[in-house]
Amino acid sequence: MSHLYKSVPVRSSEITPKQVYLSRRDFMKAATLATSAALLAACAPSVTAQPQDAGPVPTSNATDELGDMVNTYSDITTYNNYYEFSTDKQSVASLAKDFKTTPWTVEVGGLVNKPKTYGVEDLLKLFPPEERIYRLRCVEAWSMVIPWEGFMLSKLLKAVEPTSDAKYVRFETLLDKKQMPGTSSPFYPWPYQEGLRLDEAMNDLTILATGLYGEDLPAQDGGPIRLVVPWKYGFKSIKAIIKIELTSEQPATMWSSIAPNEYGFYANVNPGVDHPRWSQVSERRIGEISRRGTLLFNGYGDQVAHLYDGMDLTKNY
Ligand SMILES: Nc1nc2c(c(=O)[nH]1)N[C@H]1C(S)=C(S)[C@@H](COP(=O)(O)O)O[C@H]1N2
Ligand SMILES: [Mo]
Repeated sequence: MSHLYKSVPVRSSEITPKQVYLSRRDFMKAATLATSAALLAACAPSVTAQPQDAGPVPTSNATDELGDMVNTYSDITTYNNYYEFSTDKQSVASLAKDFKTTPWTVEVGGLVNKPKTYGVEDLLKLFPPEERIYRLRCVEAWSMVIPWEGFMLSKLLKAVEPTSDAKYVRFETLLDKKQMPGTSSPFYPWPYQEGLRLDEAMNDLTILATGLYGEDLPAQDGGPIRLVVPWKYGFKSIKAIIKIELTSEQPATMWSSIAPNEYGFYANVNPGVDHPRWSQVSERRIGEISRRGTLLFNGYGDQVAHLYDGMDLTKNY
């Protein structure tokens, strides 16, 4: 997909391009069924030794617009906040390994003229994804640079035609207790839900992401489809979306219902407003040793500061 990404093998046995590798896996299945010694001999023995989904690991030398390198594929896919699976970031990937991302539909409704339920494959056809390299700043004060693929949420919202009463957009994550072990915890008011003001949702920076590093969005990163709002703390960027609803009232959000004094509706990245339990002045970029200063609006002020003209960002945090 993206010319910026090369598949560089980490092991010599992974040199095979992904398509060839996958067809070889299919071939292996066929070969096993056929139980033909000749066929099996024709397969490279190394293939049989590979773990199920060991494909080439994508790498990239791309940077964000500030010149910072994108994080590695491994950083982005093994250090995840996704409470439906686990509160332990490093356990999410393995717990989400078999999460079923197809078929998948997103219901778009509420205060719109043309409500519609879209299959993800329809969305990809209607709104071909483009690459967006964004910083992600978690409210816990770590950050990454992530090469997403996605499309502007505004395109989808325009297609359903919000009515003049629509002022907010509400998002909801799938709640499937069978697939998501973390959702048996009664502490959290599942399903995960989030919200944006309509003008925030319509901003050009706001995307629905469907890919990462030129590949399908992995389950642990919110696949098959998640929101990315790069100037807000990471918890606004809700994963595995099944429902988008236009509303007249500000929607409830998971984190602001759990701890309204700690997590506001706006949640704009702001080094000038501390979390009640820690400072937001600096952050730990995953992969770096020393901390770096946190930027107002996560460095996207030119594109979004105008949305908050006249608002006191220390009160509306
Ligand atoms: N449904 C859902 N979406 C979620 C979360 C979650 O627990 N559940 N965690 C959020 C938080 S706190 C962050 S920092 C980002 C992390 O995204 P990543 O794991 O792809 O880096 O996802 C956000 N979206
Ligand atoms: Mo986060």
